[in-house]
Amino acid sequence: NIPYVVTGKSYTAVAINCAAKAGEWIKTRLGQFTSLNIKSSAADLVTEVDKGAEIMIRKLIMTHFPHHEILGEESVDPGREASAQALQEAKEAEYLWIVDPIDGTTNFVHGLPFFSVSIALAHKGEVIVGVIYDPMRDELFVAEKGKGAYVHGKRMRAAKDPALSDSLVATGFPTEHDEALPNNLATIAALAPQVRNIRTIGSAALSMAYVADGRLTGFYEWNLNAWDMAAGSLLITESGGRVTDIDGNPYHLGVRDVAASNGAIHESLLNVLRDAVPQR
Ligand code: 2AM
Ligand code: CA
Ligand code: CA
Ligand code: CA
Repeated sequence: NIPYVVTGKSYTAVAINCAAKAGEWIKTRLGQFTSLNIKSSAADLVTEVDKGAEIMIRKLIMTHFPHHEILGEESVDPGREASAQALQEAKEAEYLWIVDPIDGTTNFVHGLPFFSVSIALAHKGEVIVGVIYDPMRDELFVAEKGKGAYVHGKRMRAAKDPALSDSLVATGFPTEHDEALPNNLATIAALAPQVRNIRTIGSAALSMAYVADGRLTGFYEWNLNAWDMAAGSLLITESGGRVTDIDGNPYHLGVRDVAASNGAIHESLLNVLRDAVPQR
């Protein structure tokens, strides 16, 4: 009895079915996983549920579209520059599926009910379908290029908040404690006095879905990978929001440092972020 499973084998239908099936299974494994492994550091976690969900999604995609390429987080060696690979694969592949089986693994491991399945399809490097599914709240966010973005079948619109002072902005902390990465504490210190408040949800994909639906005004995070953002980027642009790198260039699969917003606050947000982040 899986919600949202749709018939047909359009790209969007397959993306929805993958996310819904994987999400339902992930939910049953909350607090039940048996194997917790660390990847690059003690903060970088993976369970057999992440891996199992990715395999489930891969199988379903391959059944319908055997000639498409698939980039999934758990099939990339830890620490590898994932977006460089994503870009390369996107250039070579006509159709590339970009899969994050559990976005928010740390929350999943701790039993905090904020995580999501994120699935995007890129055609020649451009995201054309984006699906994010939150199994705990049974919320399905779907976008198709040029056709809008929907949650519960209802059209989403980014927040109307006109200024930073009206804005609720989310961010996230990288799992690597790497001196070379920009220090988000400095950015938060600069941003906090200017916005209504700051949140950290622990799932970049879910945070982006919330920007698309106007629950959050904006979101930024450093050093993310294509699978964290690809689906969310389309949700937001199809909801009238804006997604860029820190220099204001439109989102593409190689972006690592992302700023996303309702559009209205975007330039003000970028100005604060740029001032607070040293040149990389
Ligand atoms: P994950 O749960 O799929 O690993 C939390 O701030 C966000 O950062 C999550 O979306 C998380 O995705 C992602 N993330 C995980 N490991 C990361 C890393 N090493 N660097 C940057 N972001 C990471
Ligand atoms: Ca991970
Ligand atoms: Ca992720
Ligand atoms: Ca993940």
